[in-house]
Amino acid sequence: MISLIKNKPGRYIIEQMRIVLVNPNPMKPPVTPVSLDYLGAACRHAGIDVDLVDCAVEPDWRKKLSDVLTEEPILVGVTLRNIDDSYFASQDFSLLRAIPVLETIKHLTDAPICVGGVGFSIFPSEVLKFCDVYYGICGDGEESLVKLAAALSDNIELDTVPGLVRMENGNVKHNATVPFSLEKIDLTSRSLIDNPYYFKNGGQVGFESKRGCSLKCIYCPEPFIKGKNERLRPPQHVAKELTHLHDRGITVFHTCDCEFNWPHSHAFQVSRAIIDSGLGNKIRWYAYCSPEYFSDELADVMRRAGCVGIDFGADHGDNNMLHRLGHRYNSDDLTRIRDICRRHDIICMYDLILGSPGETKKSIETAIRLMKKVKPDRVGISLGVRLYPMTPLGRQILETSKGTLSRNPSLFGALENNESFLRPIYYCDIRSGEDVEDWLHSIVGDDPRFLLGRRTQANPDYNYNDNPDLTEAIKSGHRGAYWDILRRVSDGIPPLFQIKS
Ligand code: B12
Repeated sequence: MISLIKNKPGRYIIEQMRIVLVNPNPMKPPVTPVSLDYLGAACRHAGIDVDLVDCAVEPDWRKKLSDVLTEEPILVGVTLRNIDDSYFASQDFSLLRAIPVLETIKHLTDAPICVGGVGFSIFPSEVLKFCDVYYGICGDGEESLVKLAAALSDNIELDTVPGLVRMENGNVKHNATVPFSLEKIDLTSRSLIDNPYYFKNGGQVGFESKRGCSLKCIYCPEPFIKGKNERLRPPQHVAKELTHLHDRGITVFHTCDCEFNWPHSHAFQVSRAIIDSGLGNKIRWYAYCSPEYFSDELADVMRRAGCVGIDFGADHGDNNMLHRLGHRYNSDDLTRIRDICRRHDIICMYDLILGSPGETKKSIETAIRLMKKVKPDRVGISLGVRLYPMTPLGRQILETSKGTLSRNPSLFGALENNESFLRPIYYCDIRSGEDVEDWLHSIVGDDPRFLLGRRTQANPDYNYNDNPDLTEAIKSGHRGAYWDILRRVSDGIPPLFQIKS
């Protein structure tokens, strides 16, 4: 995209427009900033040049920033994926770790900074103020980033930029978001970020088959940030994207959809497109799925497309708690889907969220007993629910706490001046008992299937935020979903593929 840039008062020069995109995520193992590949594709499609500074990859990100910012771009886009690690045992406020990167950019250039990303989209006003930047984009970034760049260069009214959040005279102004149709631009090239680096050091590479979620889980921010209706990518685009990545030597993937199997028909079509592209025997992938919409037929086609592992958002094993959490499935479904996975040679993990309102030791015991009976390959336990203000659960807690978070004995984490919930805050129902953490560890026992942390232990266990065991395992050749890598290391199973280093 060519734009008129003011050179001297009254004089303009024609310049090729350029954006610098930055990933400040320092967590190890490094996780693919898929967003920047898609944003890069959208910018290039619009004729805008893009430079990347990926702080997770660069040996000296300060130098790289200084090199690419020698000349002023039209804007610097920074992706903010994680506000915190959503892990009760560590409660890391990860946003703080992006601040040195943002400060360095401010020091090096006068170009405007625009932040975006799923973390930002959950807390737009708060993050804008916390990071002291003027612009942010809520929700999908592809069209908005291009429109913002064009608006800034040609002095067009900023109200035309969908999802733009901006500081104006000390107030935050929000434009409405307009969900982007995923078939509009070909996002399949995946050529901005160093995906082979992420495969080698992060163990897998992410891909999306859709955006948005129409499920109604009471604690989840997904429908509010990605949209309440699913927007589907053409299945052939997904297969084409995986082919491009496979051509660069990447063989193991993880879906970035909240639930791959919903809508069921789309999951079928995507899996069939992967089979038709000839990748089914060449790649391996893992998916997040819901227990509700999982069938033998789908497991069959997913397995033939290369899916080897599923992380089910089971959430609980007690029927009353499943109902309270907003689910329509029950404990029988959890038994049923385990059997389906066994029949199709797909390993599975069940993720549990314990401690939400109504939890008691009895309901926790029911869930653990069911897990021990059903025997998923792994059970990931989050004790304590991360609260988000726009969710039904978050709203309920805000209404009942009435400005006195610290007086609610079921709340943990940052309770002072944190009504926005920006800093890590968790609900763990007091009715489950003050000793619930130790008690839970005692009923789980030394069963290696269970992954769970403890606030009093430094061992990160199920936390993928700076997990040295995981980083070491990937270095030694393991690839795959992190729970499967941890399983393989703990059970002495060789890596998924023997990878030549
Ligand atoms: C898949 C996934 C994983 C996989 C990643 C696999 C892989 N190889 O990619 C795994 C399992 C490894 C994982 C790990 C973790 N995850 Co995770 N993960 C996700 C998930 C489902 C998708 C992320 C993704 O890549 N999406 C696809 C891209 C394209 O979407 P996007 O990043 O949102 O980008 C779009 C827009 O946001 C915007 N945008 C993005 N950046 C920018 C920048 C600019 C300038 C602009 C304009 C726009 C823009 O445009 C993009 C395209 O439209 C999200 C939830 C979600 N639906 O996003 C959680 C999520 C990001 N994870 C989360 C967490 C907490 C973690 C962990 C910290 C958990 C832990 N304690 O171990 C780790 C951190 C790992 C790390 N090193 O960063 C939380 C973060 C919440 C928070 N409070 O901060 C989320 C939101 C889930 C949740 N609801 O709790 N995760």
